[in-house]
Amino acid sequence: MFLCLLASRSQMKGSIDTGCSAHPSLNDSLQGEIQAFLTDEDQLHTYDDLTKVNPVTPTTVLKCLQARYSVKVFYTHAGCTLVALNPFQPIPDLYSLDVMKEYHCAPQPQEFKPHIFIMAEEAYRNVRGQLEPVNQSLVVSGESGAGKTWTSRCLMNYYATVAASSSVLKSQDTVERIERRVLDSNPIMEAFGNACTLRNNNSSRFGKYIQLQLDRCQLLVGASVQTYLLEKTRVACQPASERNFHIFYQVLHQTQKSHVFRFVFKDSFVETMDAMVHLGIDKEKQQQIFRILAGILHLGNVRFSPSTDETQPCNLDEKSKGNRSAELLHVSAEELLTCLRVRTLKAGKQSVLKPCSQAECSVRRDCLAKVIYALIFDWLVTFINNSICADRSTWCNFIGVLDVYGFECFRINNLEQLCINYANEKLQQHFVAHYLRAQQEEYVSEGLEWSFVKYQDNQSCLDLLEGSPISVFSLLNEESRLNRASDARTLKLRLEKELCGNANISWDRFSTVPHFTVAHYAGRVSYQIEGMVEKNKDPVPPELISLFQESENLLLHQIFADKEAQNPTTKGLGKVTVVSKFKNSLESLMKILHATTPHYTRCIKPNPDCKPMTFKKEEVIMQLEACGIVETIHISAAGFPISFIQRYGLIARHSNAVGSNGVLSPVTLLPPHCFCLSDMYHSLCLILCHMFACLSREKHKSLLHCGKTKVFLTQAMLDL
Ligand code: AOV
Ligand code: MG
Repeated sequence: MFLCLLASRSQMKGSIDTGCSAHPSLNDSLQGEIQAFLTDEDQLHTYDDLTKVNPVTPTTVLKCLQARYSVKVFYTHAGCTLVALNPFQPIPDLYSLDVMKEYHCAPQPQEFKPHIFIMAEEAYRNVRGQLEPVNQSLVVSGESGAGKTWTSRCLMNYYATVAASSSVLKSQDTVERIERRVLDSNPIMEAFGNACTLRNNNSSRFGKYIQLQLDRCQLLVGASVQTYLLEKTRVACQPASERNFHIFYQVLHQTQKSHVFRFVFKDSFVETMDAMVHLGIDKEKQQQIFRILAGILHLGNVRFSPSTDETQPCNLDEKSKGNRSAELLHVSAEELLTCLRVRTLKAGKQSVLKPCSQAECSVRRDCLAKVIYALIFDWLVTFINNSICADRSTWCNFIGVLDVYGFECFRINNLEQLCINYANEKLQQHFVAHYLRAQQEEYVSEGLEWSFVKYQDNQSCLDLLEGSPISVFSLLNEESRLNRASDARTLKLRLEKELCGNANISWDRFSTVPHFTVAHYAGRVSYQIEGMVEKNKDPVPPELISLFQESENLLLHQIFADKEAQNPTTKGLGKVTVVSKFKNSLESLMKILHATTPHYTRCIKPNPDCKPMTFKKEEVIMQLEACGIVETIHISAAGFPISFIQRYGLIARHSNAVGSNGVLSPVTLLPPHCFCLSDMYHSLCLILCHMFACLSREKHKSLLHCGKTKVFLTQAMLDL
């Protein structure tokens, strides 16, 4: 079988058995070159590609990664993907300018030690394309705290350096303006969009896809950022032992001279403010923003108590009456406190005022805080884009870096975790479709003999979450669109009734709390239903929108200006829900990813406590299994990482060996004219001769295969 016959570069270099020795057709001569793996555990750390591990099992892969981690080697290839272990401590010189230069200037960076810069450089060189320029995407995945944001920053630093004018390579201080601004978008977005959670002290609470725009000369001329669903509920309440967004602590430190967190936050705030200045957010705008943030904090202290007379609004204590939020948010204090406590119902041309219950008042207060914060965040993203995005005529291609919130499983999970984990399912699906399915299907359609490597497909989980006509999202949306108070039990009964046929959903019969459990690719998560429908509706009281449209804070006035006040009589009807909006934005993202060449980095969190140099086997193995790393290695080890066209298309195109569709016929490979070609084709000739020489040698026959329309090479073939 093909799977047994094919050897990767590593196999040919004498490390291993193929892992398929049960297959009868294992080539004897190849086996002669193979040495048993795992005989010398002292050498395990030297395997820089997990395709060298044999047999490829979660345990052997784990051993190899552990051995490398213990000698402070954090990157390892896994065939077409890169595994990055989080050291949880700064590693001196791992990302220095010199290291960047080394990888960037190397003729074959892949021959250097595995590093995120290999991935970065490969994408950078790929942009030029062999047949035509191709946009690239670097997809960084992994669970919360695994190192995605860190990795994304490294990638951006790399491009801001190597794709900048040549002088930048000489000294890091001379980073040009646009590169500086692109990098400065990070501290701002992290200050406003990251927070300390139980899993990660700097956890991203939003998703981000940044496109680095390159001109014809491959210089970085700009960037654009797309963000995904900020977890705005955090503004109003945080799970136990977690915190609000970083920016609040930064501002607080500044305004209250708090001694708590003195050192930690002072520097961050200076960094945030500097970045704002670089991006063009002037001092006046900054002051407006900080006043609004202070206003949100004061708003959180407004407390309500029930009125003895139900026809009257809730009571406010003295402190709440004198609350400074209205002053900071530049609206009338009286109107604000009224809007928080009284609902205006419209019946035809008549308006009826209805006092809210104590609980409703609190919900309205929190809603207001959340909507103000989310609008500020959106405003910042738009501002950043205006500041860093290049004119469309000046750039040709982009390299996209995707950094979303990692898979989460807390004690209590709600709509936020459902959305976060759904996003991770989508990414996993993209990976499965791209590497595990498409690659194998191509071999089969090309008529190559291929023993299919089974992999875990997460389609059924996605069908459960987003499928039509019935799915968790469709039922949640239906409940959210009904004009009635949401009831967790109703949704639970509907989920049970309509989705009981799907093996990915289950319920703990003994639990008294309405919930459902989803078997995600990365593990099982129980979601609490209470509050889910309301969060999905995400209503904003129209009276409050109207009030803030009149705010004298110019920024508030501006950000609320476009927000249409909902008509309370059609409340909820036809309104786009949170999950619908999120689903649509992820679908657009997937379209972009499909139209680019993806490069996957799998970040692994070696221990749950974020401790430096601590490797917990159980933790790591779960992550390896969840992301299908073993299957990826199998396919990469047995398959053909290189199609002839991908690698040599540029040269082959000039020699007329390739049709306009990029297909290379086996016949055109016959090279009688090779030797009379000019120097330009010299390397092509060498390759062709080399290939045919190999083909003629029985023992190397397995290294090169002619499909129906394409020629495939193994890495080992090139190493011969
Ligand atoms: P995440 O992005 O994957 O989590 P981060 O990138 O924020 O995780 O990494 C968590 C922490 O690990 C960082 O704050 C660093 O302290 C440390 N870290 C990560 N990578 C490295 C590295 N290569 N070298 C040194 N320290 C590192 V989340 O945003 O929670 O999913 O939503
Ligand atoms: Mg992150």
